[in-house]
Formats: sequence, C-alpha cells, structure tokens
Amino acid sequence: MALINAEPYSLDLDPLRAALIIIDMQRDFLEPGGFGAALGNDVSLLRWTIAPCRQLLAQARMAGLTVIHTREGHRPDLADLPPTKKACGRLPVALGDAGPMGRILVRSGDGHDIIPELYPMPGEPIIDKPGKGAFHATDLDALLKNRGIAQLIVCGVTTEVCVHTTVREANDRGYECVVAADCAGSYFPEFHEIGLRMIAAQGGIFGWIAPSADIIPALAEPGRSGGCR
Ligand code: C5J
Repeated sequence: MALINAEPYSLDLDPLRAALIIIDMQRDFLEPGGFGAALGNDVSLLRWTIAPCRQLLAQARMAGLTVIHTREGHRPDLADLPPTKKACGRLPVALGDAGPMGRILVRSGDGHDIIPELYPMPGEPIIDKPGKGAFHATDLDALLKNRGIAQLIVCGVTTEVCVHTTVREANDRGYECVVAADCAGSYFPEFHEIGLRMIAAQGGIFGWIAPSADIIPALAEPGRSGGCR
C-alpha cells in the first residue's frame, strides 16, 4: 500500500488491486478537425491533458497496473443509440451522421478511435460504451471484479460528463476512485474545476482528486515487480 496525497484526504492505494482507466481520449473529442471542433469547441482545452496522461499511462504500464481504455460510440446500425441522444442539441450534424473523421461516434469511423498519443497496447482492454458512464451497458464491472480490482485511477475527457458519470457509477458499485486532476479536461474550464470539487466535496462523496505527480509515486510501490496482469 502507498499513500497518495489526495483531496479530501490521503488515499491508501494498493497497486495490486488498482487499475488505470482512461476515458474517451478519442480523436473526435481531441483533434482539430474532429466532431468536437466542428461544434465550435476549443479542443486545445482538452489537449493539454495529453502529456500528463501519457506520463501517467507510461508509469502505470511500467508498474504493471491493469490499464483500461474507453471509447464512447455506437453500433453502425445505431440500434444502441437512444433517439433522445441522437436528437440532443438539435445539432447541424447528429451522432451517426457523416462527420469530419467518419461517422460521428460510430464504432468504425476514424474519429471514434483513440488518439495516437495514448493508443492502447495489445492486451489492454478497450471498453466500447454507448453512454456517458463506462459501466452502463458494458462488461467493465465483470472485467474489474474478475481481476480483483477495487480501486480506479481515472483520467480522460470530459471531466463533467463521461469522467464524472463513470466515477459516480464506480462509487455506487463500491470502487474507490481517484481522479488525476491534470489528466482530465473539459471544453469548459470552470466545469472542470467545479467537477473536480464536486468529487472531493462532502468528505469525498464520489472519490478523491489528486495531481498525477502525487499518484505516480504510489504506483511504484517498493517490492512491486511489474509486468502485465
Ligand atoms: C461527451 C464525453 N461529452 N466523453 N462525452 O459527450 O464526455
């Protein structure tokens, strides 16, 4: 066990029972010319998370942690896309339509895939999720339980949407979550800040927050040999 200097108080991390989960670092959300940018968002507000995420990912891999990636997206026949989600926002281009990088948030288009900087290594599970939360309509819970994982280090985009929903779902299922604050981001900086504060408020109502620099030393727990699980 290793203590992470976190808010609202230190978290005892057991790297043998912890996983890193990277939420929706997909080209359509992060790349100039993708769906997010086409909607008028400033993707640079998400892109500053890439470097710290890469560092956290590299250290988690070196420490032999389970690393899980998620992608938000739908079946090509859109059978899992609720009409309410398709209609949401009355956007000029809707989910499932042809977008700048293939069909928007459909599990085939280039935009749906994970950015090259954080691309999964062979053997790292990818959870394709139709919703905001990574537990909804996926096998994530089974995967974690079968590996004996009880603690999640969470990063990705966006803080107040898919990161938040996943942390809330995980909390309800009994997982301890720490969000790596500098490895999560939002198109709305104020939502990022408030989103983090909401997690740690009220004695850590949904979990913990900590900078990645305070999480990384806990991964390299003395005596841990590393290697893939
Ligand atoms: C959104 C996400 N914002 N990954 N998705 O629709 O947060």
